Amino acid sequence: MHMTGPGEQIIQTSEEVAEALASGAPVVALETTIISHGLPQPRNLQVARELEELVREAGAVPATIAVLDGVARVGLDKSMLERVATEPGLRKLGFRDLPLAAALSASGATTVSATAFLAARAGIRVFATGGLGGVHREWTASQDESADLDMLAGTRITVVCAGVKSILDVPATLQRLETRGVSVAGYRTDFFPGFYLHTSGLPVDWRLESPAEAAAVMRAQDLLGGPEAALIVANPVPEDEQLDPVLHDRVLAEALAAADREGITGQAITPFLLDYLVRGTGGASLEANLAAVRGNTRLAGRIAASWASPPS
Ligand code: PSU
Ligand code: MN
Repeated sequence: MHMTGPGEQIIQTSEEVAEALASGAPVVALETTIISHGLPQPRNLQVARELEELVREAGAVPATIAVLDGVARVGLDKSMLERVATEPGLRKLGFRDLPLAAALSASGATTVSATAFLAARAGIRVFATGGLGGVHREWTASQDESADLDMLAGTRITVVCAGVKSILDVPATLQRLETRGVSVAGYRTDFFPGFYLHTSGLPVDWRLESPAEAAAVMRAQDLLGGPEAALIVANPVPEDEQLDPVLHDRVLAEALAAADREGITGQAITPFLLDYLVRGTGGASLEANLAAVRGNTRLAGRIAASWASPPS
């Protein structure tokens, strides 16, 4: 078995990303669990490439993150991105899995918790994803709360997302974010987005109108100091691209019942529910998910650009 030796870098930043960071150019981190476990093949590889392109169009450098053969990669080349999208049996790695994957030379896609950690370690401040993990329904019995929340409570990074996944207990998740000191703002909305849906129906206390305002919040975080915590910029999927709410509620109820019946738990539950929704909505949930991720990625690029060139 190959073990990562003391001379080897456990985290490798690509040349392009390292240069961008060194020169203060805008960089956006992208996670890979959505690619490997959240989207069907072969569409997932197209999406992975498209998201990187959207970051570039916004004037920033994409840093897609994954672990390959035990090395955490910040910035993937073409063949690495292909491995993430197509390799059978690729693991899903949360933060706690990183030391195990490194020591055992394993490969895996990174969730929000692992990606946020690796991005911040590399010096990246802005991160785009679809929907955050959070507190699951039935959490009083299962104790299933995504590690995403704890990581964001301790990591100074800005996450642009369409809220938290609607498969979750959204009010409980918002409460946990409040308790743990994570700043949350709606982007041009007074309501917390509902991932596939434009709104979760729950109000959000703060509203940001522009990338410059988001960057100003980030500067204020640094000036205030105190515990490291994230900023969540909650950016809703456009109303005309959302999943039909009636269809959403019906298929989600079926999905939750199926997960219960089949005894799906732990890391498998989120991919199971997302996949059930794609099939149960005839692909409509996939389109809404993609619309959300695209919007988040574009906005993250613009926030990173604003962050990189503060007003003089
Ligand atoms: N956003 C999406 N699809 C996804 C995810 C986010 O649109 O599949 C992934 C993220 O990587 C997130 C993970 O961290 O789902 C949450 O998994 P869990 O509930 O097991 O923590
Ligand atoms: Mn979980």
